[in-house]
Amino acid sequence: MNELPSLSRRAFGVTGALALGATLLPKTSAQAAAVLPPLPYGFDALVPHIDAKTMEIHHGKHHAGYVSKLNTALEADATLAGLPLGELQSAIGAISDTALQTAVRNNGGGHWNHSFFWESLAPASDTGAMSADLAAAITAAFGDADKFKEAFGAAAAGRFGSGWAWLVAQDGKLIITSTPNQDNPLMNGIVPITELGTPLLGLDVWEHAYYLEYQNRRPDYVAAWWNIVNWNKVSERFAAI
Ligand code: MN3
Repeated sequence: MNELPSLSRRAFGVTGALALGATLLPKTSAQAAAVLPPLPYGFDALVPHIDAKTMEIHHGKHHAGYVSKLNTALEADATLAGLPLGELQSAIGAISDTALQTAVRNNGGGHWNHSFFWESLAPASDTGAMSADLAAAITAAFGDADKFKEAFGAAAAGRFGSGWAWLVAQDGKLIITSTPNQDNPLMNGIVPITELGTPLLGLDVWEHAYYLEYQNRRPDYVAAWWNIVNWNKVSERFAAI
């Protein structure tokens, strides 16, 4: 029995007082566990650009799995568990326990990234268009909308293995980045400082996002994906910076 507190401290990577306090906190004092958000449209809403089976598995298995594993990981740390999901992203770099950090990075990142991704998409008939302000910022940063799409597509195609491509607002300008695995531009201390910022648009280039329909043809998936980018939402995010 005497071993338990020290095991907890080692496993959780937090101070003894915090670890002990965390284990004694009643469950009602903790924030609600992470929850899988419903898709804002049906599984078949993005056809023919993303097929219904891919959406069903991607949301119901992959995203749900990140949520479940995140909740398991956060049982070890009530302070982290109390953070809103967005704030958790920027706190990941400071987690001292490497196993906990990896679990929260992969699964907390996965949860944030996919929640963001679903909202970044809309049925092709309902995507709206870039706001005038967003279009002007994209032209200023990349030359024009076509050159932006070309550069973004190159970032998506060039991400070796699994990861994401991002349009990011950073210090009053727009940049394109890509991250491995489930990292994202909010992860201070994880992502290079030159790639940190506020994500406006993210593209999942893990094979699970496109393999059923596109197999190894990631560029075809990216080309089709532009038809379902929710420009109303991206413009809204840009206006909120
Ligand atoms: Mn995914």
